[in-house]
Amino acid sequence: MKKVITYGTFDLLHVGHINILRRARELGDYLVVALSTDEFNAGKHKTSYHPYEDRKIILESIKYVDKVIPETSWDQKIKDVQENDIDIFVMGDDWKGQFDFLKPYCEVIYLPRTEGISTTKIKHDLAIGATDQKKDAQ
Ligand code: C2G
Repeated sequence: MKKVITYGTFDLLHVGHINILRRARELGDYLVVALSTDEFNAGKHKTSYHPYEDRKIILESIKYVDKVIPETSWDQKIKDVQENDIDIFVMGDDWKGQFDFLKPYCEVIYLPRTEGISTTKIKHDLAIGATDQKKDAQ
């Protein structure tokens, strides 16, 4: 069984997230997702809309995902790869090169990001829309 792992926040789930999860899963037979906790995100200066427990439930309902574990530190990846018998580590290519230290432990693959969508863009567009609606209402 070829096991794959990927990491992320996966907040406000969108097609870019689904594309990376699908492609990661298609590289093997089993996909582990290490999901950033709210506390870990605070360290990334990221605040997710959905709390960790909800993001975990959402990810576990996706057919490409076999197991969700918490990501609480930048330093857990080697241990995660070893403890989960991981063969392939996958991330979007916005992270290209950042995790090459894993190459002695597993294959490291950076996949092209899905263009035109991001959680940040969703939040921005919704905020602008709300602002426009408020202007129209005045
Ligand atoms: N992604 C993508 N295309 C997008 C948006 C995101 O392929 N349009 C990918 C990212 O490259 C990443 C994954 O989806 O591989 C999850 O993205 P985020 O939830 O934004 O995760 P991030 O904040 O990058 O956290 O230790 C690594 C970190 O936990 C990664």
